[in-house]
Amino acid sequence: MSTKILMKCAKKGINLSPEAYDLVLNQKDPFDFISSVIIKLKSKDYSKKDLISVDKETILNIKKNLKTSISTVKSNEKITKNNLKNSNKNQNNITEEKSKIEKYEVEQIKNESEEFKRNINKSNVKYDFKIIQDTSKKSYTSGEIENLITYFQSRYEKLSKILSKKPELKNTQKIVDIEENQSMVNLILMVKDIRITKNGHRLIEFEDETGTIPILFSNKNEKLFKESEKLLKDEVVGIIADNNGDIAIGTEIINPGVTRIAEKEMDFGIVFLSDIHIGSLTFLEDAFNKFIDWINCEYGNKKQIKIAEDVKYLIICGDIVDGIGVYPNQEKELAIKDIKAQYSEAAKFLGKIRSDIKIIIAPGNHDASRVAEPQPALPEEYAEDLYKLDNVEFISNPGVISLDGINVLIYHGRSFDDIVMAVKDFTHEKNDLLMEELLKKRHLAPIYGEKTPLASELEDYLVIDQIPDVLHTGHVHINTYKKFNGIHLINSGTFQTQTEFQKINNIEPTPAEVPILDKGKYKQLKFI
Ligand code: D5M
Ligand code: FE
Ligand code: ZN
Repeated sequence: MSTKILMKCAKKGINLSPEAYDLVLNQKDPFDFISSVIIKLKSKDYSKKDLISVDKETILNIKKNLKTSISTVKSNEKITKNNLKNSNKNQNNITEEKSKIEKYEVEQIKNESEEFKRNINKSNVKYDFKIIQDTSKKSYTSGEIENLITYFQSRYEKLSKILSKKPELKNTQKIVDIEENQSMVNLILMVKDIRITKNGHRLIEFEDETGTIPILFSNKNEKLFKESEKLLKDEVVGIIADNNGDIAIGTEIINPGVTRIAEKEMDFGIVFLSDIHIGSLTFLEDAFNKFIDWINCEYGNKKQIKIAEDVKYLIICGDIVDGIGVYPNQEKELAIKDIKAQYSEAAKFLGKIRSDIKIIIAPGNHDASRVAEPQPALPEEYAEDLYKLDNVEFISNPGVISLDGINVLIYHGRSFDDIVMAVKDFTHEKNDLLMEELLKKRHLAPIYGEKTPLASELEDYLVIDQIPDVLHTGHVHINTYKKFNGIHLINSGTFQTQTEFQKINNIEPTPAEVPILDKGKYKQLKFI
């Protein structure tokens, strides 16, 4: 036991003083205790590069904190709810649904009960698992300019079809058909260019397949001007404009939007993960092991284990490993410097999960798939060991699956970075609002040619053709949940602490918080 503890500390760059070491050995479960100490230290004050000297005082302090966090699980429910309420005060859209979120810290109880066994007889479980959209095998692009034209035509046509069903857009016309003396125009357009005039109005150049038209959004019309702030380059919208003067003045912006969907019955649970970043030094291995113990019904209090028992599906929405050469100097932050070995390690973790849970994996920008979206499923040549697990399914990013009739749209979320850059009111933290916006625009990555590389396929697979029951995203490493028009919008956070890159960009992750849709109800469990 004692060498195991010292090895673990050494691996994480932690140096225990002799008194601190004695104190650790005196704990009930020294190994479990030191794991919690390491997580506390690594997730807070220190970067992974720091060598940390730990004395008796530090251990005593951490111990005190740990105690309070364990003994207050019950009241914690209240605290997290209050916190949520407070943080909601800053948000414009406070949804009632949000204040009802159940959040728990997973209680550190090992489940000794034999009632529920791992790897229960798999043949008893009936899965109704369908892949609705997987673009892995549909990539025809050769990178030619004609492809780009076809790609944008496809985007325009698909979104036009949705838009033209709206009552306001029943009688649209093409730019080329606008008469000189026509006082009002009603068009379906793609945003070509956005500028601010010297008087602070927004001047947008739009296009359709017949031509281009500049339309001004005056800052005197505050409400519409605010709406026009959210217009993104290359998105497709309906526009009604007043055409009386020298230039058309916008009077209405119409998004494709989503209609409210009816809630479906669900008698099972879906767990959502993303951005595990296995292979990174900042991957929270201990917390992830606790998660695996929980999902195997071996960790947590009774109520928490009941949630685990319900789980039938687990979706991983990209960045399962940290990858190699994703950003400059990444190798300094890697614990495993070989991509295949990273996937082997991932397979070791996922292989411990009860085999009666179906695991669905989509790639993210750190994975070994083509980076341009739509990203094909993880290639078997790199993720060989994952392909050996027979309860794992692979899908593209984006991808659509049906789990016993619940349709889940999976999208890693890289386009969030571009949208946050383009619109001043949008932030990574409130990415639930970004998901809502993507649904309104019915497109997962509207902006072409910024940080999100889009492959100019013959068809635009990033258009949201069908309204899903769940939109599952990741990438930003910050958990959010919102119910919008009956659709569950879930960002599943991360299992990685703050990286150097995120420190520079002021991104505070929310690691080791796992969302679950348990029989239709959103719950969140915390493993740190
Ligand atoms: O992304 C991890 C986090 O870093 C996530 O919050 C987005 C942010 N991020 C990543 N790339 C960029 C760029 N290029 N600009 C701004 N913010 C970014 P991950 O994909 O795990 O590295
Ligand atoms: Fe990530
Ligand atoms: Zn990512």
